[in-house]
Amino acid sequence: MQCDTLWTNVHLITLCGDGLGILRDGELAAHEGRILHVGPAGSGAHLQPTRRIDGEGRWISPGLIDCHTHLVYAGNRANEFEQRLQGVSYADIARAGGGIVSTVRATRAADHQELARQSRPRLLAMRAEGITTLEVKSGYGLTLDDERKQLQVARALGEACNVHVVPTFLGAHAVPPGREAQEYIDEVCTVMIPAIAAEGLAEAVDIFCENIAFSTAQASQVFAAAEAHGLAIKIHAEQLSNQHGAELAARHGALSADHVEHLDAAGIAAMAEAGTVAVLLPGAFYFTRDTTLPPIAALRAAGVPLALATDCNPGTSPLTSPLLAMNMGATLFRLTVEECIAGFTRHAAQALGRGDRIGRLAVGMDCDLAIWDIDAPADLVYRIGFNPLHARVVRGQPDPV
Ligand code: DI6
Ligand code: FE
Repeated sequence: MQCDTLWTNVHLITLCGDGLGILRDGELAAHEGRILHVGPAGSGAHLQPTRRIDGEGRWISPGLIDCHTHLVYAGNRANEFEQRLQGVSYADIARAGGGIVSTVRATRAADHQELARQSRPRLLAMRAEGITTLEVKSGYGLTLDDERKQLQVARALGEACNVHVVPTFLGAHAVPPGREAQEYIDEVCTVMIPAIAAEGLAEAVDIFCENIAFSTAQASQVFAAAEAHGLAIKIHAEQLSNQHGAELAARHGALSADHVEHLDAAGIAAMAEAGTVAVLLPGAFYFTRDTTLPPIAALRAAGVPLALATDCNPGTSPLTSPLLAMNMGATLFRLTVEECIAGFTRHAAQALGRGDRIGRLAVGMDCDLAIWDIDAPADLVYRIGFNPLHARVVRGQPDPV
């Protein structure tokens, strides 16, 4: 049987079955962008590959998937970081026009080209560590034109950098300056979501449900609009307090509830019942010096899939390293190595509604791979500030880093 590429002499992290689904001394074949064969050494003898690659004992995982980023934005808030080091509070910074609003101002002022110029280095940093699929949220425009601009730039950057970008509309990220929350949410629901959906600019809708952002009543309104326009649902929930947003989102069949530091038993039960993924964001926990851990043990016991992501954003998680995010998941949240790697592959794919296409090494899945110079999978989580990536493969095509 003819195939495009056969990798031999490799160890596979398949994420199939329980745990990591490790297959040592294996081989993997790709044809027309999909995985054609996965098996032990020699099991592909029936194949006639156009290209045969000796993996020289390297490890292959699914390409890494970052399922929660705000990567496309303009401006820089390092100054706020310095202020906070001098004891200035978030609230004081926000009152002085800083915080999300300062990024909104800079993003609105940037045209497509400038927004892409500022965002591209962040995407390239992610790509350099084995990311093949990445979610990008809007949420720094807060007008239809500027939200559209963010999502268009995200799509264009993905195409230019050979990374699959999954766009999410987060118009309900903050109340724009000079607006009242409810009338703004009404515009999000009756004007923005219909337009974004009609133009095919997003696959899901997200909302920042928090005591400093939007209420669960407003989240219900946004979810109803998303459902009416065929868009999936995600939520930033229980990051700073328990607003019961995750439970509400799960009852709407949300793909994921993200942050969830303050998640309670009812929220966990609703997520378990709905199959909603808990997306854990240790970068924001670390950078904001949070002290409330997500209920990891209870989520684990309830069988809620755990994903990890960088939450790359200028205010609470200026992080563009999936490898560091995995180390934080283990070191700060006490996730296991298996959970950390699954958090950036199989479960991240589920959080993006793509569990049937990416995140596992199985026949028929997209052939998106990360090839690593490591001695064991734990090296991906254990090391800090070291990048062992040898190459990425995107839809079966090697893409040297
Ligand atoms: N939660 C967060 O931590 C970020 N957004 C959100 O919904 C903060 C974004 C920012 O500060 O720019
Ligand atoms: Fe976020």
